[in-house]
Amino acid sequence: RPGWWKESVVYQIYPRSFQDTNGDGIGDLRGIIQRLDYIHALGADVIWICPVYDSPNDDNGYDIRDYYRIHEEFGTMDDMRELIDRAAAYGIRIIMDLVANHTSDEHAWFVESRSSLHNDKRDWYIWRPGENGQPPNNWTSFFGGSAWQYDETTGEYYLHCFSRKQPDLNWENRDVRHALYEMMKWWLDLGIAGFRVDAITVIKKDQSLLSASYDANQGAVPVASVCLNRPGITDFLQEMKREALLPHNALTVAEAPGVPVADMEHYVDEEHGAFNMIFQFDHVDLDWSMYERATYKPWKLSRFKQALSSWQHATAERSWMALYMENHDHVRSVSKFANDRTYRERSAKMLAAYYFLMRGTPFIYQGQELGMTNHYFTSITDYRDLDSINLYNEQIELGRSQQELLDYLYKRSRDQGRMPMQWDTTAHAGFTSGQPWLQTNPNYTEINVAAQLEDEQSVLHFYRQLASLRKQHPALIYGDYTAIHTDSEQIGAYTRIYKQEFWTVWCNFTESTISLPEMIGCERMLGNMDDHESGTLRPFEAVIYRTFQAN
Ligand code: ISL
Ligand code: CA
Repeated sequence: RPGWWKESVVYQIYPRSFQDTNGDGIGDLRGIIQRLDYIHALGADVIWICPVYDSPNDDNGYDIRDYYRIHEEFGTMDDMRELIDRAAAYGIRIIMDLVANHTSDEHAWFVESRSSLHNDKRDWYIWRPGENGQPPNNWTSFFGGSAWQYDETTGEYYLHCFSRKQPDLNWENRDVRHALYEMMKWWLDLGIAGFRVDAITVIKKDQSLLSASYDANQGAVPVASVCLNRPGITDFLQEMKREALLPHNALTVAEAPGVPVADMEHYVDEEHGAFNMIFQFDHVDLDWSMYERATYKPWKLSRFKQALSSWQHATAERSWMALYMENHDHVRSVSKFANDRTYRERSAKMLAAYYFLMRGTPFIYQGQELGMTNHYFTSITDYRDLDSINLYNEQIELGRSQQELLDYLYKRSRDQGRMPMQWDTTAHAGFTSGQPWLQTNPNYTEINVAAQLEDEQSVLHFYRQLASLRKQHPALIYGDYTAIHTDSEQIGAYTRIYKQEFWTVWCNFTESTISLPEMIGCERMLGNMDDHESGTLRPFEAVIYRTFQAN
């Protein structure tokens, strides 16, 4: 059925941290198979799995050494096939992460490419000579430092927008593109439903910018300022859609940093857009700046709502959004946007209600459905993420204090969202019988799946209720979205209107009690407090009403 994914709920798995079954401290495919029942009961019918391909793990699998192999620490291709089949038995489809902007430097293509100036695959990556012992230009990578790496074999530099071990593919080269399309088709043939398309807005390198030369007087030029969503990218995206994705009816959700609302239609127009949905970054990066590294920016509720609503309004007619509050690149949403101390459960549910019922397909990131939180790491040695470690070292070098950097990483590090899934109260939260690759949040004794399954009032149950409410009411899927109380720094609220149905979602983002308009003639459909009183919203309360309007 065309558009089936509009009615879906997607569960995102970071496989390394989900469920280990062989005691090596690393989650694996068998662990996912074991937990399909859990995911099904939550109400999800699509699973997005972060990369499980063969990789030297410089960036936990986002540096792919072989697209056609499963990394042995995750299992085998047979496990993958079994996972696809067993998931299908639950009516669950699998989408894989598609990393097409770069490979590992250990990928056979790159090994060849770096071997000589005249190798067939030289042009598969982006090579430039240096200038007087300096890199070709001033670009700096997402993960800090120059975006260029000198390579001794040929005396040239290669471009890497991410880590040194993630050389960027040269999409200008037709053979590169077609090799990638072959790979996509191969996976779709295996039976996956589609892809979450990694860092796709980075693939087009502006050739004139690329040839700007190194200037010692010019400061850093973050690749985020020059390599995202460049003119000409749509030709690549359209070709990929036509050649690889459309013929297989692939479901596609693109990670789209750097795409302004105004360019939305190139990405997600129902007919002409390159993808079915995108992840926009506006609401999650309110507290981040590409220029002032390791500097936390306080965010305001009005801007947070504006970030989400502008996409809601822009996609209202002919497009669809991926809705999310967390993923493996971000901290825990209850810690960031709500209150993970006194009101953890209530505010996690409030945030859930707020985003889940917008117009789009909701994504739940593993552990979000429990209200998992950040945890303060007291030493940089507790971190595993290369981005966090690079940032820390770079800033220490610049004279910043350990304390302020650890404070920053507590609020922004990707590892905050990567701690092991909290299953039960046994050692390491039931994630592993060995030593987890990244420490377990000590609050697992209190926050875990086993406890929440027993508790009707749990965050987990609330997510289940949201998923089933949405499934029962097309208004919550297809209804028109309109933000209300947009300037409020306390209330997040909107309406969904569909045929005669008129829904209102009210959320209190503060610790104070707020008065609401009386909702006369409205039925309360769900809320995060049992004893809701019309006309007030207590701290972090959320309530969802429906009424019918005459035509
Ligand atoms: O653009 C950004 C911020 O606005 C960056 O966060 C960047 O787009 C993002 O980090 C891309 O993330 C994806 O690709 C990376 C990988 O490390 C991430 O885990 C993945 O989600 C490189 O493959
Ligand atoms: Ca394992």
